[in-house]
Amino acid sequence: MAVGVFDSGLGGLTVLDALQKRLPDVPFVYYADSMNTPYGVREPDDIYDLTTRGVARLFEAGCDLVVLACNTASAAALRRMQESWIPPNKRVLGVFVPLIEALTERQWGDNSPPREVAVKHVALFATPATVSSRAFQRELAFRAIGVDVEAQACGGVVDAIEEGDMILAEALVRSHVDALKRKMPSPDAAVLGCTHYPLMAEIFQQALGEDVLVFSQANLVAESLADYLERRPEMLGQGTERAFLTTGDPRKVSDRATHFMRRKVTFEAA
Ligand code: DGN
Repeated sequence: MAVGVFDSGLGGLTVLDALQKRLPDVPFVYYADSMNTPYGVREPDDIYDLTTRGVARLFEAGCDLVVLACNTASAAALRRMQESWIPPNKRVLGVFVPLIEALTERQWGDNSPPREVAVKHVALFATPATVSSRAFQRELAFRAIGVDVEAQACGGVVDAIEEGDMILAEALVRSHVDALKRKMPSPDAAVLGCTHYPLMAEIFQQALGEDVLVFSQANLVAESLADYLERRPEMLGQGTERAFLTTGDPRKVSDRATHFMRRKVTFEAA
């Protein structure tokens, strides 16, 4: 009954943590494509190929349901996978829909008409690939949700966090928030559209001001998954093993993950 969690690297561990807290009895298999991270600067076809390879590995591990914790993969690959690649008995869910549901108070698979949204001006902070995909705006348009979105590509933040240089990460976040504010002076809400940004949530909040509602993904994804599994318990699949798989060197990735999460995490080869 394992559920797969796909990420380009270690950032998705923030999502996994929230999933494990919300669903302590569900075993998760985490896949980190550490050899090919970061995805944020890659071409869409490349991201699609790498994402399908990782998701296929999670299907093989007994997961019928896979969550793409990575925004860049959700943006560049999810729709295309859903259209032509995913077998009928499997499901792959991304991280944009729970965010959009939080804006509109709807849930995965709920086809009710869109309700009035409280926020009108939304700032999106994400990697360059996610921003240029316009996937978030496309999903909003698909659901006929009329909010004004201004996106800011936050170059360098993922690398600074991965390298543990939080002083540089903070300076970069502040300069990206300033750049966003030059385009949209008074956003009502901000979406942290990258797995790594929850670690900088306080800095985003400070730089944006306390009146701005900051949506961080991990908890929203956990709530959506819990709700989805309640309605579709058969999607829990056959696997029972909890595991951490990586395409990188398992020892090095385990060390970095342990440092990143401040608890012991042991990866094995994917
Ligand atoms: N996991 C990616 C995301 O959420 O966009 C960030 C890391 C990356 O591959 N750039």
